[in-house]
Amino acid sequence: MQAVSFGEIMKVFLICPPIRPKMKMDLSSGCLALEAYLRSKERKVDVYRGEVFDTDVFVKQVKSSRPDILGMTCDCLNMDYCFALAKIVKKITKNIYIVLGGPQATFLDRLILERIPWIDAVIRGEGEETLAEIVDRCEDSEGSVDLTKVQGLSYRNNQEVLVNDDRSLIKDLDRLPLPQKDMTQRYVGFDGHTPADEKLFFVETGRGCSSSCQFCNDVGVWQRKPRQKSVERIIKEVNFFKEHGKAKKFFFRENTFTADRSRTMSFCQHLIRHKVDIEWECGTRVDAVDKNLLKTMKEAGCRSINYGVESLSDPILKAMNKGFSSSLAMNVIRETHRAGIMPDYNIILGYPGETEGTLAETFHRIEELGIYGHPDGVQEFRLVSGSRIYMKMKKLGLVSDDVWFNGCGGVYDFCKKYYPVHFQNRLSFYEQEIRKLRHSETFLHNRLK
Ligand code: B12
Ligand code: SF4
Repeated sequence: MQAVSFGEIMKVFLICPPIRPKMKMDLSSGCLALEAYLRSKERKVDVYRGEVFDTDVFVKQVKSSRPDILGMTCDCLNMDYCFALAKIVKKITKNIYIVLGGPQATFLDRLILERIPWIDAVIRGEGEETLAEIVDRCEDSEGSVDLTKVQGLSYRNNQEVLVNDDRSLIKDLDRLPLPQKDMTQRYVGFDGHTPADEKLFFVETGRGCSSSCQFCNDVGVWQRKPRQKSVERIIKEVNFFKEHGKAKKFFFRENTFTADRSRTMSFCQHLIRHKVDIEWECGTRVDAVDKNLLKTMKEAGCRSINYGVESLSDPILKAMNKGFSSSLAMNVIRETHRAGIMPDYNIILGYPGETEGTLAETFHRIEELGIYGHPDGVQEFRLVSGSRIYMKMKKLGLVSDDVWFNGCGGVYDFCKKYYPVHFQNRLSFYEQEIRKLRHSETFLHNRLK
């Protein structure tokens, strides 16, 4: 590793770039977790500041922060823009080490390093310990840094790309540091319906998922090994944000918040017993809740649950390997509504195997659910690197890794090409119809109740 100044205090600059300039910045739990971790170790770290992303502002901030390491979160949509920003930064400051992390970089580490000369390294999987180790090694070094033993790292050494061993996951998430007080406002995010003046704090309560939905690449970063923070730790975080951020509303960010029923129960009972006055939301699977749990969650202040339903057609649910039926999904959505909690759900349209019949089925069931549920995230299917469906398609020769390097739209165009034009029109038609439905008076009325 040659780019940085060794033996001195290292500065890290972190950013999760949007897909293109002038877009609103998304709250990135990944960058926040890394920032909190490095700061707890008294490392110097800066993050991009601004609500909307602006390349000039970014360049100015990087110039004034003068980091030794620039770290970017890379996903399937922002990858190209990460490359573009890296190129700009390398032009203005040669003495900087540019590292990518996140789900997309984790899967495409070698290809990225072979093809994109301005990216110096990729940190695969969980980033905290690997990034901290690189910083430590640089600070302790007096010339060149030996990175061969840094687990979880892929990097370029002269012209050679080296892929080190994997790093094991942090065993106990309770050991992760709390954020520092001045970071609290960076945890405020948007869920699509909470008014901006009622600040919604996003708190990470666990990582990973044990399910194996075909379209998802959770396995990449989290290796299908779910780990949850304890009730005590979550309460500690809630109290931290209440005290330092005047927080009243929370979104608990975790793939399947209710995966462990007894943790959810004890968490709710704690909130009820101690009269902790907060409102909260979470995301989970429809097969990970039941009537009694929903009742207790409501009593404990839960006001909305986001379910990963994805389709209301059984053949498609089966193809996705979701592991539940459309009738279970519909019953749970209704049950959630009856419990007084607002059910939101995600829908993917055009998953491989989708026909006009399955599309119509999903649409009619959404209509049938009517006021009971809210199809919040409706999207046409998008291939994600590392997902099982992607691997299958690759094996069949239907797609190759080149698709990721053909511009941000590359993979989207690929998915579109997968279907004949008339079918693409049906997809857009249904997408729009669901969006209309979502904004219809009945739906909105239900949400406001
Ligand atoms: C919350 C979430 C969102 C939020 C916020 C995203 C954000 N910027 O944080 C929103 C709703 C905005 C979102 C949007 C999208 N998302 Co999303 N999202 C998630 C979700 C559920 C949780 C992410 C999270 O906060 N995890 C917790 C933190 C701690 O983990 P992390 O971000 O992965 O960070 C760790 C490591 O990855 C690594 N790391 C991350 N960044 C960096 C940077 C550096 C420098 C280093 C060293 C390490 C590092 O270290 C971190 C700490 O250990 C994940 C699934 C999951 N469980 O990961 C999907 C997921 C990340 N999203 C995914 C997708 C596909 C999308 C969208 C493309 C969806 C779409 N079709 O529009 C968009 C793209 C966003 C964009 N660029 O505009 C995919 C990504 C797949 C891929 N290969 O890119 C995932 C994995 C889900 C899936 N389907 O498989 N998403
Ligand atoms: S889609 Fe959700 S439930 Fe399915 S594997 Fe991914 S995170 Fe788990």
